[in-house]
Amino acid sequence: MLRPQDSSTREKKRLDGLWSFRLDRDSAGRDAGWFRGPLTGAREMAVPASFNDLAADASVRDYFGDIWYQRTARVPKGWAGERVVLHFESATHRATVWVNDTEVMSHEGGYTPFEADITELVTPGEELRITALVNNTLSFQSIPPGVIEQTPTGPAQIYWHDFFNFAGLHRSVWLVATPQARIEDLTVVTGLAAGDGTVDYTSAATDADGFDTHVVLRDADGAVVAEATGASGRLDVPGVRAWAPGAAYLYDLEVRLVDDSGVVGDSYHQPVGVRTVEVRGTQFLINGEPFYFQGFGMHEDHAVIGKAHSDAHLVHDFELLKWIGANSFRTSHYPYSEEVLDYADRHGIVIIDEVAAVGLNMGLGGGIFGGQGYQTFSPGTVNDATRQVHAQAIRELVARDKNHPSVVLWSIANEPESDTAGAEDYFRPLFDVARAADPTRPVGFVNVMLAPHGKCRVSQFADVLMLNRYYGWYVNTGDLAGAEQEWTREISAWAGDGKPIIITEYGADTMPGLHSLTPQPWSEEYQVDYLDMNHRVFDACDAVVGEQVWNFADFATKSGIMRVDGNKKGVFTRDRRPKSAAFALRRRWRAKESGSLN
Ligand code: BDP
Repeated sequence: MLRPQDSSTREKKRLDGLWSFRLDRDSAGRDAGWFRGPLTGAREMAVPASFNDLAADASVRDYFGDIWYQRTARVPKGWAGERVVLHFESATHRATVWVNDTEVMSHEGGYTPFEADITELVTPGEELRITALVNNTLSFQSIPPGVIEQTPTGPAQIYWHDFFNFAGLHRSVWLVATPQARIEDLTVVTGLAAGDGTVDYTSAATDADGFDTHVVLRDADGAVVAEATGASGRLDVPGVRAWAPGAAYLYDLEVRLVDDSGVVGDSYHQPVGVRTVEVRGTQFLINGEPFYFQGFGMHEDHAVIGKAHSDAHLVHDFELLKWIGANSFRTSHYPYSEEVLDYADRHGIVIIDEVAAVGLNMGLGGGIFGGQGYQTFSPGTVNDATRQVHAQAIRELVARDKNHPSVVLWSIANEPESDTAGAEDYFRPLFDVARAADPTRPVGFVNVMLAPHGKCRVSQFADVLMLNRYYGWYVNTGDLAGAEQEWTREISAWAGDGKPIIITEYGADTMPGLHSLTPQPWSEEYQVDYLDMNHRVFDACDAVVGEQVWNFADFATKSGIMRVDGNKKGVFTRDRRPKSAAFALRRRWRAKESGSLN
């Protein structure tokens, strides 16, 4: 699937705005055919937005189940003769969609796109009715997982991840026009050697008999630097300008379907950053140079809009990353909006791209986030069916993000149970799925503190070790000296594995404005001291190739005794004001050469 775009042969129309919206507490709408006409009893709802915080109503905020969205739109009259597609960038966590009375598609997974050809159902110049039945219930067979428990006051949604289950239509919905003879997919893989670059491309076309594929690579000034014909091939770029962290440079690859008389049937543009990624021993190399990740685990999370994409927040968050000297982040704990990845491509920020497989650890959840008594991997909990959903989520992430130069590493799960035979069996094939989908990038998963070196049975499959550690917070609380000793001991053991180590989480909850002369947890001073202690540990270990603080900003979680108005481990508050740690990190990161963004 290609991202919607405007080109000389394609057009797109954004369907954001106010949609009709109705919660369906009894799941009655499908049988009653709510898609067959205007939604009755509906309220208005913004798209894109998480629906949860828009109503001043707890029963809306905490709702799980069926959710109906509907709007009408007009197919541009100029689209006569075109193929018309309805494209959702995401629907969290699943959706079924109707156009007028006809069901056109269903999709599982809350953070990747899906689309349907609706040409036969619509007439250019006329209106269509789009109805989406979104569902945000988590089960043992969803990624991320959850379960419904019966309580004295009714069913409750339990889940094991530490962020609020925001849901709805978080990203744009599009009507798209493409030619019937069309480019359907495109993969680019780039290489660098002695100052010259290569761009290997593979394209797929549909209904394209009589068309040849022509590709043109242009530099940022629009000058043609290479051309080729054929559905796949290699473009040589002598004297290439590489894409590098902090120094983004993008070429434009145009793929065209051209018929015998030279008429262009379809044209698709793909930005291309020429760069290489390689793991060598304990080093992580970008363009053959050792790269040190400095940045954050983040969240798509803002007041009111929840997990919705917003360009204004995107620009501001990247400005803060630049201000603080970050060069990278992880899309913890799900695929982010494609706008975020495009922006990172253009601004030279490096991304660890994560699947929404978070909370596959009922032991951890039982201990910290509530919900006891489940075995993570078992026929009745996370099982083979879950693994198929997880595999599909990996494939869809790679399919969506494979051409982004900013993406250098796949994370196929965050903090799953990884110290059991069940975990080993569950994950082994998933690493194969990731490597089959993308043989060019390293693959890893994020290891939890409960599965330390010597106990973890999944890290053997990973190219890079990603560790989340909370010495000085969840353990050795308030005792930074003891934390430093234990952390140093554990990290040295991991270093012995001979793989690069990225510390993908370390952090301390901090109440902005709480100050303390002595190092008291929750104070701004403690967060600074905690980070300093961690940095001493990292700086003493050659195998550590990255530090990503948890978290960039405070974020919403479900309520509970562990959280005060959400998770407060942000270096910025939820409304993006700096805590003291922001200035401390800025001093450290900006002192490092690789810290500047363009
Ligand atoms: C880890 C998780 C992350 C949590 C964090 C925390 O990966 O999602 O928010 O710890 O406890 O367990 O703050």
